[in-house]
Order: sequence, then structure tokens, then C-alpha cells
Amino acid sequence: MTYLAKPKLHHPTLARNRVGYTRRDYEGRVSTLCAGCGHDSISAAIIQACWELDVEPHRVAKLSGIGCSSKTPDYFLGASHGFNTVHGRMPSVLTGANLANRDLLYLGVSGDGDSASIGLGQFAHVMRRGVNMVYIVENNGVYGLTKGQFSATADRGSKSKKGVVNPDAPVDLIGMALQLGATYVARSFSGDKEQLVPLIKGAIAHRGAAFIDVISPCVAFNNHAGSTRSYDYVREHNEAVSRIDFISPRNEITAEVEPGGFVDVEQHDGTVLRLRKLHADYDPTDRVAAMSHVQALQAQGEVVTGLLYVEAEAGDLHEALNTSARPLNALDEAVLCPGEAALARLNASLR
Ligand SMILES: Cc1ncc(C[n+]2csc(CCOP(=O)(O)OP(=O)(O)O)c2C)c(N)n1
Ligand code: SF4
Ligand SMILES: [Mg+2]
Repeated sequence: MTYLAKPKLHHPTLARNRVGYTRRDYEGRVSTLCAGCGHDSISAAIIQACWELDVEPHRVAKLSGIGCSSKTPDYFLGASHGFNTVHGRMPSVLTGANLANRDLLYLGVSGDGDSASIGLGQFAHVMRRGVNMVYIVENNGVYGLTKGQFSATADRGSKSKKGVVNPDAPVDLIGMALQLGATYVARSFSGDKEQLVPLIKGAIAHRGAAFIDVISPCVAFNNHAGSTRSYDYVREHNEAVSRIDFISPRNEITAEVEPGGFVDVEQHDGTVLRLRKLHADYDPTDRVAAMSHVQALQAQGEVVTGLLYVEAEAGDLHEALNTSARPLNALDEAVLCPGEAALARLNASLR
């Protein structure tokens, strides 16, 4: 029934957020993905996070590549800006858009094929440049759209639906993001909305390169015994280092936590990430320690989830390049053509 358009009328009693929108105003078109696909749960989590954070839909730019995952921006935030790039090229288009207009919230949505194979170089550079964005990989270990070939994130030894064993070592996007300098790094599971929604909210509030790797089972091609991306496998091996509560400055702190069992990380905009520690010795502000802790748990076959690393006061690409504080389309003629004297001064400074 995906050819049916969603009704535009909303029930008048639906709750509205502080900017006057109902949750339904954050939805997109009816999904054409397989029933049960993890990607649809991620779309629902993005909708929930944006509604709860009072994000104005027209202030968001959604960018993606090619794949089932990259189709999903059509299914959320229907009133936002959107750009479906060539396969694996979302990061460079996002970087350019961000440089032209820093006032929008940039949401990059990609797949493990899109980011870890054809787009791996682009992934690396957008992370190391610290582009201010939320970059989500919907990671199912296969190329879902082209019928289930192993992707570069598939674990060595995992089995395809036809029983073929993957001989190759996996690309670990979390390890790469940490090593390349991303300043907010998290992993979650599409089946764990309670963990995923606050992680997305924290990433939206973060200034800098925020990366979330979301394990998102492909029910059509990678949800069988022998797969390490199936619902059953991830539920059995999900090892959360912490649970995160996102606290906005205007909200009361409602989460009940044991004293000493949490750490508060305040971000540049006053939002607080309250991390309820599940691993006593895990420090999400120590990049090197986070890398080795995550690697050690992964070596035991665990799927490590939670906020793995955060640098609360991170800078971004605009800061590094000292760019105009105003979006380029808001610059008037007087700024763009400052006159002969200004040009002469500039030339003199370069001699
Ligand atoms: C340049 C180019 N090469 C190959 C393809 C074929 N292709 C389409 S989607 C895809 C992989 C998608 O995998 P992933 O990003 O993991 O998304 P999923 O469908 O699993 O969500 C490939 C190889 C293409 N569209 N363009
Ligand atoms: S093929 Fe896999 S990834 Fe694509 S929509 Fe179906 S379940 Fe989702
Ligand atoms: Mg995939």
C-alpha cells in the first residue's frame, strides 16, 4: 500500500512541541522498505529525537548516498531539505552544503556499503575535518539494495544466507571514527529505541563531527543463524558501556540514578549528557582508552554500544577555516564587493 499518500489532516488533540509541531509533522512518505527492516526503526528514532528537541523541520538538511539506508530520508522529515547523492559521495556534498550555510542542522544518512566500501575515503575525510553534522550509518553487514552481498563491515567468519563464510576482516567504522578525530562517537541498535533516541539527541546538540553506527538488521538477507548482524545475535551480544540521558537546559532532570554511578558531560550549548555507567572503568572522554576498551570487547564477539567517546567542547571545520559567520546566501553586495581600497589592502598584505 506504499502508493497511498499519508493523510495530511492530523487529529486536533495531538501533542505539539514548543515550536508548534506534532510528531506527525516530522514524518515523511510511507516507507517502501521490507516489513521489519531495522532502518525503519532508525527513521522513527530520528523523528522522535527531532520532535522532542523542537527542531524546526525546515532548518534541517538530510543527505544520503545510495542503498536501502540511503532511501530512508524520504521517510522522515518530509518538510526538510534533502539531497540524494551518488553512491558513497554524501560526505563531500554535505561538507560543501555545510560550508555554504552553517545555520542548518546537517543529517548524513548512509549504509555500511555506502560508507565502508565505495565511500570509505569520503567517510575518512569528513571525520578528520570535523564537519558539524550528525552522521548515521545504518549498518546491516550487507548490500541490502543489491540483494545481500557481504559488505566491508561484515565480520570475518560470519555466514551469508546461502551459507558462504566471509573470509575478509571487517572495516570497523567506530575504530576509524575514533582514530580520525570524530568528537562524538556512538554505537546503538535499531531495536533499542531507549538507547538510540537520546544518542541522536546528544549528537544533534553536539558541535563537530558526530558519528553513530547503528546496527540495523536486514530481515531479507542477513537475519539468519551464523550472521553477526541478526536481531537475535545483537540482542544476545549487546554490551552497553553506559545508558545516556539527554538533559536540555530547560528540562528538569528526571532520571533516577545511583549517586556515583554516572558522569555528566556538559556540551557547548548547555545540554548535559548524563551517562549512567555500566562499565565502571569506562571513561568516554578518554579517546585512547575508549579505543582499546572497545577493541578488547569486540575481540570477545561483543557488540559494544552506548556513547563511546565525546569531546564536549569540540571545534568544527568553520572554526578551523575561520569562515564567515553568516551563510553565504545572506551576504549582501557591500560585503561581497567591498571596493577597490579593500582589494588594494588585500593585495598589499600578500606581497
Ligand atoms: C557507483 C555505484 N556503484 C554500485 C552501485 C550499486 N549499489 C547500489 S546500493 C549498493 C550498496 C548498498 O549497500 P548499503 O550502503 O550497505 O545499503 P543497504 O541497502 O544495505 O541499506 C550498491 C553496491 C551504485 N548504485 N552506484
Ligand atoms: S533488503 Fe534488507 S536493508 Fe533493504 S529494505 Fe529489505 S530488509 Fe531493509
Ligand atoms: Mg548495508
